[in-house]
Amino acid sequence: MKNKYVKQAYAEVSNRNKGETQFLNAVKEVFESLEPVYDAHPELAKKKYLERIAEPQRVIEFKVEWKDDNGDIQVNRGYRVQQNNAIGPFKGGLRFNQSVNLSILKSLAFEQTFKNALTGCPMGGGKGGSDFDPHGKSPAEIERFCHAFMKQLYPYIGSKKDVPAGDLGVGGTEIGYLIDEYLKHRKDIGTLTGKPLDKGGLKGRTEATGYGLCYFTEEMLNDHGKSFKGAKVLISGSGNVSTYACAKATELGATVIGMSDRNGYIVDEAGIDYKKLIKAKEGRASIENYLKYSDTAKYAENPTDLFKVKADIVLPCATQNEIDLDTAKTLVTNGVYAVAEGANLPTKLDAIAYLQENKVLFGPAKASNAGGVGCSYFEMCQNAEDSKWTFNKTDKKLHEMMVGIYHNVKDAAERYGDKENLVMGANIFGFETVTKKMK
Ligand code: NDP
Ligand code: 2IT
Repeated sequence: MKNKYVKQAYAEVSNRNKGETQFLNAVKEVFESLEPVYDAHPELAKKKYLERIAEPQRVIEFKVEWKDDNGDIQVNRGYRVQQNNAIGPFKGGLRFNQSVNLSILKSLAFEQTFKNALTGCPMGGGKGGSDFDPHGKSPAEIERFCHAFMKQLYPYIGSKKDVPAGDLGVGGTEIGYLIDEYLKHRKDIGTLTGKPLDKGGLKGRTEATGYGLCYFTEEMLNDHGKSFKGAKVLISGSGNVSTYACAKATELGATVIGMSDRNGYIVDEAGIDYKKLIKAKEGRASIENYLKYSDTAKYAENPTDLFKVKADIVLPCATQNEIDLDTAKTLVTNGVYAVAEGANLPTKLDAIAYLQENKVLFGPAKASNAGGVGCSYFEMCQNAEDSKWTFNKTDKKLHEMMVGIYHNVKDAAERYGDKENLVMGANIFGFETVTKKMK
């Protein structure tokens, strides 16, 4: 960092959050991108936006006690990070995964603040979750855990205050249990999004993040004389985001040749069929199950090897830190010309820099996966109006939103002299939107 104020603000934030590597990396990326803004507008320094935006408004940490199928008591930890509500209620997903800790959730809540601003909808940033791991738990155990979790969280959330949704390990089923418990305490259906359709959910929210990622990527590709049509695509993960990214990329003319899960990956040069994938992954089964549905697919262990398969476009849609510098080098050697993030923080900072130096088109998560939370806002509107949106209405508005985000982000990057740097553009546009409303 070269700008005196930005450097000083980062030193203060790192001092206050010692050892929180994941969080500090997310902050560093954003602060570095904002240096051109502070070089051009040194008068902004006195408002101390950087120190203020990096500090969560509130962090709630709680104990979750629940009973497993043997009747034994289990203890987990729950969190909600309420990062920033300058432009609307805190908003962001809940993650259930054994990797969950405060540093990860703070990094995600910080990211979410900028992402939500990019959607153009009035939503602040937040994130939450638990170190509860749904893998290996029975459906009844997951249901009991969700109820116990919400019993602790409900006093702190509400449709005008803080609106959680799903994330890693939390899909429609879990959100269904969570809203059931919430409604026992408060009659406010708009408090959670990503709900099942029979519980106030929005048609199209399930598909939104993956579809939105492809709409954004297609716009980025078209802007550079390319498209999904005829391209070979790798998508990491095989959950909510990955599955619907596979569906839309295929619809746009691509062949999705590889996908993964926590334990391994599949390659099918004939193209992966998302409907068969959904069947194969039922009950959180291994992606190896896909072989039952295809004569041409092959399975191997070690999911990161997926990125060694030769392809044109890569969509990391599983989790954080999937693409490190070595992987980025492999992608460049293999001729990959576009990487767009469906997951949050899947690409390490040095890997992003390497891809950009090598002219790989790069769509940063804040912009490229914002369609999920964008449609969550549509669900909030649907609940507030007490109406039912059609799938086509949601999908059309999602497409418009993602095309709009691409151009806003690109324009912001161009204003500061680096038009291909969408990482910088997303951070600057998000920062401008949030700080306009910060008192
Ligand atoms: P899911 O839980 O539905 O799916 C996650 C998938 O990633 C699973 O297939 C899981 O494997 C796989 N996975 C986990 N760790 C690894 C790993 N190390 N290597 C390969 N695969 C792995 O989560 P979502 O699809 O909802 O979320 C995925 C990402 O997208 C997260 O980063 C999330 O924050 C982000 N995101 C989600 C949004 C949403 O609306 N849901 C919106 C925007 C971003 P397995 O099946 O074995 O568990
Ligand atoms: O990372 C994300 O944007 C999400 N998990 C979706 C959040 C939301 O509130 O819909």
